[in-house]
Amino acid sequence: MSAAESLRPLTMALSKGRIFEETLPLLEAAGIQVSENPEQSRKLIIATSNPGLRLIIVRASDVPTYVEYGAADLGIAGKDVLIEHAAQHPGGLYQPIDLNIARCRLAVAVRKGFDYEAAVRQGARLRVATKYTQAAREHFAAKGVYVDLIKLYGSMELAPLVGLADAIVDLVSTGNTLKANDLVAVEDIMPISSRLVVNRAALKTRHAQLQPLLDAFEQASHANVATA
Ligand code: PRT
Ligand code: MG
Repeated sequence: MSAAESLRPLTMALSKGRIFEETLPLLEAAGIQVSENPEQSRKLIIATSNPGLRLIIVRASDVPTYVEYGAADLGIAGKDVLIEHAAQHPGGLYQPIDLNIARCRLAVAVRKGFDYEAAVRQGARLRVATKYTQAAREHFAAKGVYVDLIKLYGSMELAPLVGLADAIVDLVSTGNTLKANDLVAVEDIMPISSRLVVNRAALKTRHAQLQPLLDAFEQASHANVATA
């Protein structure tokens, strides 16, 4: 490693919103304060109290891309995002730690009154709208249910209400969004939480800088399990 390389701060990719907010306490547990709030400052590169670490703010689904290409050395992304990314880039990222933050579940939901069990039993082809096509494909294949997957980028809850789909596969946290749209969860697919991901080359070339941070995150994530 060159001297310049070892002086460059580590870059960590995060998304605004719940992941940023739930990462702050983990950084604080590692003795790191963040210089500003991206919601207010609109800055995309944020310094921290540790000169060896800076943050970049990207879309949640772009975090794996920044880390895989080495534009960020590490990042934090939901398991939902990582499954979809891995379908295109298998094995591209090292995922050492489940941080147990931004927790929710991936579930199948339908309109209230739609008989999901009967539709599945009858072997009718279900139309399923989702942003999570890889996770949905694997889930229904394992059940032996034929589905037509319709890719959406947001507001999945609308699809069954306007006849675009029979069911959706979406993340559910409180369940309030489903309820507000007269939908019900009929099947849980998997629990979701956010994970630390690390660039594979950085893991070797910047090991001395990364390891203390990984250790601190590991410790703090145990505290999260304890309070979950
Ligand atoms: O918002 P944007 O399009 O930029 O991207 P994003 O939605 O992927 O980002 P963000 O910040 O909303 O979510 C980041 C990560 O948080 C996701 O990848 C998940 O791993 C995790 N997470 C945890 C959630 C939720 N809980 C969650 N409830 N992500 C999204 N939701 C949405 C869900 O899709 C649904 O529309 O919230 C709605 C349901 O919430 P409840 O509480 O009404 O059930
Ligand atoms: Mg969102």
